[in-house]
Amino acid sequence: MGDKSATANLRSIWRCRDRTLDLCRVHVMGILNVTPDSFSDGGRYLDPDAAVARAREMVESGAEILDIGGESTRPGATPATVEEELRRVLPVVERLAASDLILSVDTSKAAVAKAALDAGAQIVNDITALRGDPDMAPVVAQYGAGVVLMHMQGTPRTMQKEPSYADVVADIAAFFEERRAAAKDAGIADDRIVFDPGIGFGKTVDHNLTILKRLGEFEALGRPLLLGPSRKRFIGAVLGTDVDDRLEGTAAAVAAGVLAGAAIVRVHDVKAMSRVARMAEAIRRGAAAGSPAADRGD
Ligand code: HH2
Repeated sequence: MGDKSATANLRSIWRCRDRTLDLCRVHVMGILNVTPDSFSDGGRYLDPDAAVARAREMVESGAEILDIGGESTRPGATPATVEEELRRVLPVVERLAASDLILSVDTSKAAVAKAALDAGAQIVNDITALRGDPDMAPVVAQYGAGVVLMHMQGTPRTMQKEPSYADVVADIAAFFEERRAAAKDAGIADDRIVFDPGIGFGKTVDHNLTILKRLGEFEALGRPLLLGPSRKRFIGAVLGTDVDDRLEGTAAAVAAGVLAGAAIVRVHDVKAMSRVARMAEAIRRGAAAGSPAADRGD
């Protein structure tokens, strides 16, 4: 029993440069899109002052990691040049790095990742799982950064054109193992890696729902999972709601994800989803750790 939980603890450690995150506890990653065209919040935080204010608000609401992105990945989005992405992302990373926050940069470009790491970021969130830029894996290895390896079938331009799988969960698990081996070859240690099944990236509505239903199967990989269902189209497909009306659907997906073992949830609505995640986590544990009301029964 002691050995088993020691192993579980080790598997839940995520080393991100000089920081060590204990992912035995669920962490909320707040989304900060510094873009003109992101699918739900495009244009709102292009101004660095607005972005920094939003970052502070998310941290006060319970975000422990901030994911800063300068290029929309929504289907059909126009790609940003390196210069444009740097111009959007860097001022925000520089200003936030002065505080004690854990910063992730959502990019597939090695030059953007490197500049953000130089400015003080700890994590590279790469939706291509190190396949988009041959220089990305060496940069992550060199800095000892934490890395999110996300699954995507196709590219943002093509991914929603008839995605197909033999078995969506088994195919994604095989992809994770392949990318883990590639990361290892590049000198990236296993304890730097978190996997993400990539909700909405080359998946039909049913693929996304199946991933959520069977998320627990990824536990066999022995690395923490990140889940990004926030406000996505599959929720609109189930509930018939627009992008600005998907809070409850996101909550259901976050709760299901946490109950099935997700360690990090990437969300826009940080205050509400922090509560949902904490509640789901307490149910998962069957214990309200640290709550003064724990034994009162009220
Ligand atoms: N989803 C989006 C972007 N980056 N990264 C990870 N690891 N997982 C995700 O599910 C994920 C991601 C898309 O959401 P958003 O950032 O809100 O939109 P956009 O790409 O349009 O900026």
